Amino acid sequence: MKTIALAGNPNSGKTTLFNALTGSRQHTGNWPGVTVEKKEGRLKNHEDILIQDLPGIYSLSPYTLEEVVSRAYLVKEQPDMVLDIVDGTNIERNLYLTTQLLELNLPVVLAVNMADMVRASGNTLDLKKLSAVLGCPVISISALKKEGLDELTAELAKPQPTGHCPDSFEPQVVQALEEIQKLLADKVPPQSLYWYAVKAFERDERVLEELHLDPEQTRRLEAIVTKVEKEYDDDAESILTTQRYDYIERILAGCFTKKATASSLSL
Ligand code: GDP
Ligand code: K
Ligand code: MG
Repeated sequence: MKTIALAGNPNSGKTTLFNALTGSRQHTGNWPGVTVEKKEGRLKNHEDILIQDLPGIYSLSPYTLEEVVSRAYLVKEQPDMVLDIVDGTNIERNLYLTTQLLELNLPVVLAVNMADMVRASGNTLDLKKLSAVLGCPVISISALKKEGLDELTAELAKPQPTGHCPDSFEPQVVQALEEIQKLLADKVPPQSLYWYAVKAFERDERVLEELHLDPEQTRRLEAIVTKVEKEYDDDAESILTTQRYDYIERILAGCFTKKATASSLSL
């Protein structure tokens, strides 16, 4: 059985897509210990592929119950693939989660939803370029109008390579993350090492608790993080947030074109 985790922002069309991909063959329950709905279903025409719907989230921080549930599933259960659905009419904001999903080192397929509305807006997104930059398949779909779902299903059924970590961070941060990965190398599963390093850099409390660092390791981690914080005169979490958004802006500058408006044409 191959398991695909469906992840995306609230209102990106996750439920509509889940229903379209699985039809009526769904199982609904709750995530263990919490009253957050858990739904899973078989991919149509692919009995051997299970789609696991995750709670809608904006990031992989541990601040809401939904974020805790979704990231625990992604990191601990290690699904075979992540189907990331983004709202194509709000791509910049939605890619914030995508950059974090790519850090999990799992194969990712990106579905850019609301193709009908994107078309109507006159804006264009170069899917090939986006796919090349992110290193994962990018499929334009409309979950509501059932467009692009055959192509999406074909990508989900294929084996996909593990996504490459996005180039979100500036050299100082990249170097700090490399040092943290060395520090954590024998503490976490190798495929999740990069993700844990990012979370340790952010001083994510849940991750730090789980890592059980000894005092010397804690001191070394703090030294690595504090050095970068001094360089940027900012706290670690904000440094990563800012650099993720800068990265998304750079990506979109190369592949997103806003419809020319009357005022821009007259210039
Ligand atoms: P969720 O919160 O991510 O589960 O999102 P839903 O599936 O509930 O969808 C949110 C809203 O977007 C609903 O009103 C859907 O009908 C609508 N929606 C979903 N997919 C599409 C689409 O491809 N095109 C359009 N126009 N609306 C969509
Ligand atoms: K909703
Ligand atoms: Mg929903």
